[in-house]
Amino acid sequence: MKETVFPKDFIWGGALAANQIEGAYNEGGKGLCVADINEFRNDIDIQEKQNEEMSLQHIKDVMNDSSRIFPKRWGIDFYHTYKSNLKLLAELGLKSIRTSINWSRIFPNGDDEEPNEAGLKFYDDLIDEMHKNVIEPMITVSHYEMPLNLAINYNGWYSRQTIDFFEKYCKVIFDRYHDRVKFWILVNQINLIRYESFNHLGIVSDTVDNLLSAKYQGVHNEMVACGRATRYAHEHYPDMQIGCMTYGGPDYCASSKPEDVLATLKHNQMEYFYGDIFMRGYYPSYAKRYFADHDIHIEFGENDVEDLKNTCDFYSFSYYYRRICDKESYENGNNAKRNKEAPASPWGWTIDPIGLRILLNEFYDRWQKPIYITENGIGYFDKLEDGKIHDDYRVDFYRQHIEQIREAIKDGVDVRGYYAWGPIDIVSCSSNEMSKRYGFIYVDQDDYGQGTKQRILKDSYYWMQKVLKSNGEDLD
Ligand code: BGP
Repeated sequence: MKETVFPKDFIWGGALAANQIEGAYNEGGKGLCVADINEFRNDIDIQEKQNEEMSLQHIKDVMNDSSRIFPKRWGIDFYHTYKSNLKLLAELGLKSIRTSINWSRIFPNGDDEEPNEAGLKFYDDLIDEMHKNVIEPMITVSHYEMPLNLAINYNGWYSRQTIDFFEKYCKVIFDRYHDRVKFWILVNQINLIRYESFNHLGIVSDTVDNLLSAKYQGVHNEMVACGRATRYAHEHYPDMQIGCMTYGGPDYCASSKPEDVLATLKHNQMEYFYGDIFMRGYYPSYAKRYFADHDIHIEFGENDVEDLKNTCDFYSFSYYYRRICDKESYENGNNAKRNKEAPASPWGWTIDPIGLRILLNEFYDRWQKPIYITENGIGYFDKLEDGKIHDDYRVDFYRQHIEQIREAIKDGVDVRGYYAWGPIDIVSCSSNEMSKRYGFIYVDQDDYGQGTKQRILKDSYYWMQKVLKSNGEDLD
């Protein structure tokens, strides 16, 4: 008899993001958010597709050119179809759904005096529908959905005023949903300041002299805002569990050469940087040397040190793959490279399940706090064949990664939950396409928003249903 490893209360979840699913980008009083100007382009190699830095001129060009395509403006129309989609996800056996509240539905311009009641009401209905389906909500407060006005007129997180706007936003949604939402992720992948950095920080690249320094100032301001929000939650709603979230974490060293090992140590320290602050409540000593070596200057407000002391209740991260680091990549902008020693998806995303077990051990050893994997999945060109999708590659991916979580639990790691990214096909974050499909449920819609929009259960849906019924033990 195989030993049972997953705890009875282990949370099997699915993760989504408002800007990639809801659509209705200009309905219900919602303002434009940064994701609404993320463009789909079919003239770029799929391995090079990602949302780049944004200049003021590019924003103006994009806003005035009706020939461009912005798939996140329609998503998968979840705003109007969430009831039937949640039913399918509940029937899959998910115990929890992570999704975000789109900041620009609540504060359309970010600096509005009063919140938008229609936006608050939509999330009332969505959260209530989750509970009706016996699904525990996990809400991401900010998932690359900053009101565009804050980016254009305040330069996003670079401005300390955005700390106040975010704090006000958090207080409004904590007050509104605290009785129905226990789990909160403040910011999606707060360490992602190299890729998706405009979407994350809202900093317009040609309005600052030193973009790298401005990004770290931005993420500092963001972490201060998170500290204030955490303090408010802990003081007013002690049952709420507040989590921080990063994208992956420390990377592998490319060789056993001491100079590569030293470079990887320095690189990985700055991957731990965010968790060290959210889990310990202060800036780690190694950061000072990194900032000095990279011409990064961070201004602290008079109360920032106090605000940062409000640590999170759990650590969470998205896991897709790990990169490799060496002296050369570290000295050329600290940009770790893809690991060619493992297979990869058509988009070049390495498939490395053991890397997940290693990260779980590293994070738990470092902070000894509960851990949630809040994203894991694989994007593929799924093919509709005689009305079915035979996605054995997705079954293999999940089997291997769940096996490694099982090993990590046996290693003694306190991992509490696992969220499959994109349990239903959605618009990709980095490439703004539908073709990069993650779901157990196929959505018949192409990169241009065309199709029957029918939802079709893939082979992996039935396999996952069995896994969830066995609480992760039956992976055959
Ligand atoms: C993470 C984001 C998610 C999700 C995922 C997959 O960065 O938190 O929003 O999209 O990556 O990435 P992509 O959609 O670019 O394939």
